Amino acid sequence: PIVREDLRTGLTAEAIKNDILENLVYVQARIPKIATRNDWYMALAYTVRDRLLERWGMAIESLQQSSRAVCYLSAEFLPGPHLGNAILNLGMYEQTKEATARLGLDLDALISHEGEPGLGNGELGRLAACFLDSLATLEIPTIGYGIRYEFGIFDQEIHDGWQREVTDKWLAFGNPWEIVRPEIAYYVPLGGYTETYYDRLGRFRVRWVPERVVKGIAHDTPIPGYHVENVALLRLWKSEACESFDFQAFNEGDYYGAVEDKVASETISKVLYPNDEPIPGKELRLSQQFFFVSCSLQDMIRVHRLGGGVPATFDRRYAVQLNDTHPAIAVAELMRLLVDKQRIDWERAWEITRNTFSYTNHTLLPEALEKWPLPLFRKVLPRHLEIIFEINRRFLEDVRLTYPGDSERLRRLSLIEEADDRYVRMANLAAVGSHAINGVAALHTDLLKETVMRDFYELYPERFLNVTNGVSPRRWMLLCNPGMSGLITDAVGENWVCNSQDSIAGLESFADDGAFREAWRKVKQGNKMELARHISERTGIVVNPESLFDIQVKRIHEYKRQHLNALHIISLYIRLKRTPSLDVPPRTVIFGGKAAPGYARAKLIIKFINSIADVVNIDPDVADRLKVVFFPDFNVKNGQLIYPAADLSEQISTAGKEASGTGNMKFSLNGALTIGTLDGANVEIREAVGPENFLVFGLTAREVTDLKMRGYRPWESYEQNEELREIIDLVRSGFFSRGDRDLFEPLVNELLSRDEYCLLADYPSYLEAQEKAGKAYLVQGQWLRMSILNVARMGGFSSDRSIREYLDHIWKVDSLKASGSR
Ligand code: 26M
Repeated sequence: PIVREDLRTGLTAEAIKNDILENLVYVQARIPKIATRNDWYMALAYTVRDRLLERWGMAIESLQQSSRAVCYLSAEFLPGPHLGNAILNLGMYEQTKEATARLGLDLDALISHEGEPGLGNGELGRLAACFLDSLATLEIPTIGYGIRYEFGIFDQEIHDGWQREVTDKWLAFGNPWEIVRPEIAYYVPLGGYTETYYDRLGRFRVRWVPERVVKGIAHDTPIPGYHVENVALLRLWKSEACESFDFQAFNEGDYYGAVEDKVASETISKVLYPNDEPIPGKELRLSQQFFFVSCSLQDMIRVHRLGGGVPATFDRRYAVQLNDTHPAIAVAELMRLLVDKQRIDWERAWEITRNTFSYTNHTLLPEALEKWPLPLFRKVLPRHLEIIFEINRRFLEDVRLTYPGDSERLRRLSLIEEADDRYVRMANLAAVGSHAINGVAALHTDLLKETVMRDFYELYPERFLNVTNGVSPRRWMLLCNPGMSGLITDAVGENWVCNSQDSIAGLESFADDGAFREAWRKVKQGNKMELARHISERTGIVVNPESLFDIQVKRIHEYKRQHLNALHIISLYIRLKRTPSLDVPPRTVIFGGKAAPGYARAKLIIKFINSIADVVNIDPDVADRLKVVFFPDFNVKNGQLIYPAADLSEQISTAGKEASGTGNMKFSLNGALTIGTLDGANVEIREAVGPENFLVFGLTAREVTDLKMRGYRPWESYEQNEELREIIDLVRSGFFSRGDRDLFEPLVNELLSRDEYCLLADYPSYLEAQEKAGKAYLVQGQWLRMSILNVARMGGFSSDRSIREYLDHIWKVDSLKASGSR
């Protein structure tokens, strides 16, 4: 008998089955006979959501009751497909499998049916999603605030070897995971001017008279923790016009003019900007940033007030993290809300603001540091510019006292860059308005203190700390690699899923166990066969699952050096052609990643890889020994397929350029060995897994700096290294471009003349490390041992560890658990 009360909460196969049928009919409006796979997917998604919403109510309550909550402000979130993750975290996989089977459905097929919300560019957005997963799991009251882009990151197609961008229609079939909250909405002013006046008490005040006002509407998605009741709240803002119509214009007969305002307002949350493109001139981007920050802060104030709080205790209720400088305008906006709206005096408001915010830096690339031309800033946010000037005036006054006469330093620290044109420096604003500033890996934090934030470090050394990134072992092991996870659980018990560091270390003693190694090999083999199947489906390329899977997946960027990997392929190709008896394992080199639409050089690198693939893959001389694959549309979903299938992980950025990397962690946690430079978190990964289980090469960050100081002459490498000369000449001859000598000229020319990212300097040691990798792979038992040891020693790279560090050292927030593990 169906217990109706259990319909939306029950966890038996029968209850789940009944809820699926109910949702199919009453939410999706379909009957089983004519239901498509999407209909069934939606019905199942609603069924899982029902179970999430039960926890939702509790989470909201604890948010209101908790002493302090974490608010993670991020312009990007990349949560990946929700269904499989939610089923896993709710602990309902087996019953759901049974329930769907009773309906004649294949659960895994329904899970893979789901697309993903691509509301981010790459690792910054994915990190935010891993952090929400960990915060929920650690039972911390959490809200992730961001933008509900109608169009996320574009889908990538490859045509004739070139990237083509296709708009991302993630909302086309509806989104069963979000709950629209029309009643949770805020007005966001934009443009206009400011004026001064005296209030009733005769106090001098400033009023912002905006040119227009848009409305932000909350769209909520519950993010479940693993095997706990808690969920984190992901609250994304969609912009709309304040009223659907401008009635005045309408009455005057200007129907189209009236609709125009609606269109302009909705534009704000329309599309995600790709990074790797300079965007100082984009007014819309600044509006987006302010839009989501203002809605979020207003929301925090409202919730705080609901709980009986007053503005003066805001900082005790919230720890607000700024994910890079994209939300840095929050510093000025909170000041505006406290001073102009809540009438708190400046000094007190400033104290609250600094206690509230902390700032994470994610890149040292100078071209990526956000700054806004002053005229543009004034046009969009006239009041905030005044507030920033006032923050700056008081700040520089202090600096002057600390460093009398040091006007150069003053110029560098100023929130305003005064060159030919004037700019607002968002990193400086974030640094001044925060009590803590962190980098995302030990090396990155050191370099941050020495380079881009040096003056701030000297001024406020106590504000700086490192929190090395981590990834969720739920999505990036348990969910994506069930085979390996099963072996780990058999070996060390299931605690590792939440407490990786201590538990998973127990795996070490299995590294020399022959039977365990064999089981490990079989799992990896299975994962590789699965990936091979998808490769042939999507690219037509047939790869040998016995070959060494050598994989580089990440955004395409010169500093990440996908083209260095490509040069190695050419070397290997030539060596194999010349010496058929060469004692190397068969290799499949796999690439994946999107290039920013306006980054021509990155797009050319994609073409370069595909052109090499076209030649190599049909050459019978190297058949079965070398294959090259560009896997299109790398995203979270494809990542879940790719990481578990890797033998070798390419982490080959120019030392000093990759802030952390998190893909490096995902690979190693799935049993791949890393070939990498001493960059970002690679340094810490190598220390953790042991240098003997990590293939290091290349210049160190310091050596790169020194080389450039001395004057780097890349053409000398070309002249001195015969093999390098041969491969570069081959590219130049048009060998990979059907005789076209011009196609890759921009790439080659850069390498020979400037080589900003030092590919040629690192080339010999990279080749050597690759040879070593090949040799090691031939000794299967040893390779398996290294693979097992990698996983056993990587427990510290769980995002749970990162979050505990943020909690203890920055946020000072406690778990809801009465007797927590903290
Ligand atoms: C912008 C304009 C022009 C050129 C480049 C940029 C740009 C480059 C990188 C803008 C932003 C960039 O970084 C954002 C980001 O995603 N950083 C990544 O953050 C991850 C999470 O901390 C780290 O793991 C990655 O190493 C870091 O690249």
